Amino acid sequence: MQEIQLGTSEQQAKAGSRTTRLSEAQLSDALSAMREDGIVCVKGAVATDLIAVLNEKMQADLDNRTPSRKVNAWNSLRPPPFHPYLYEEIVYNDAATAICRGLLGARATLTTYGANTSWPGQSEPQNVHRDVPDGIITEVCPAVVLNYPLTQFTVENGATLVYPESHRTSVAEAGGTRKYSEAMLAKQARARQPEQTVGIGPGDLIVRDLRLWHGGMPNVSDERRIMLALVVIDPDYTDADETGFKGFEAEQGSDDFWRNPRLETSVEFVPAGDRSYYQHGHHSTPPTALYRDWQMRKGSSKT
Ligand SMILES: O=C(O)CCC(=O)C(=O)O
Repeated sequence: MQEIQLGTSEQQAKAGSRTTRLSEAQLSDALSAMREDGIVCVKGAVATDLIAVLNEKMQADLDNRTPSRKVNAWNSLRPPPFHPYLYEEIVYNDAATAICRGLLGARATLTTYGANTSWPGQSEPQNVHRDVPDGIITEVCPAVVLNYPLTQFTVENGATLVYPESHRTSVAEAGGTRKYSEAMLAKQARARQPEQTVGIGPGDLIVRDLRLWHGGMPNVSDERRIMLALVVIDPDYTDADETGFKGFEAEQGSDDFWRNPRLETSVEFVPAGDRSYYQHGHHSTPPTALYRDWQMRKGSSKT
């Protein structure tokens, strides 16, 4: 996985400020990596103190409420979509938004604000999968996920296994399931060796093409390892690989935050109330305009 360094902490301290923008050359490298490998890591993209605040809050949420892990053992609760936990530096991160717009176009739209957790005691690896299950392979990227690790990723806590270049491999053989045969996995590994996202940590950003094969690994540590997962789509993409991630809930009162010239957002605002609306493991599917349009095109409507 190609890593792009935004500036070491020593360099930043010397300059008296943090560098948050990719240079033109770095952006070009990041976009090439996305096209060729389907994944890129930007080191030092976010101030670590913000990540620490979110980790503390999200770990506390998980202490209070455990999401069902029946369907997906890597389920997490969503990050709190209300102030004071909303950070422009994360949601509208300079490096992330530049890469998204370069790859997906000026209408790149944030459609999930979620997370995954690798849980201690998880002894089996996750089925290797894509986040868009099936469909054709084209040169055009339909969507990406922005992963922000909240803690250091290690072999012990189950750093994600990724298959660089697999975003260009058809999985039609798997028939829309997460069951890739040993033969499929071996063939892909021969084309390009899979690797674990070990060595990334708080402050880093991974951008991954939603078609890239990946899976969580066993967690033999005693810690919950959380990563934020923000899906950004090209809303005009309607080929077979179109994603069903079409929007998420955020709290009334945070409306201004979700309007930003760098990235469109697909948000349904909900009253604050008991705030249980965000403490779910599964992806939300509120009836946003993008969701309704998708349902209409599929010829069915949300019940
Ligand atoms: O957290 C991880 O390592 C991967 C989780 C994942 O890919 C998923 O739940 O779909």
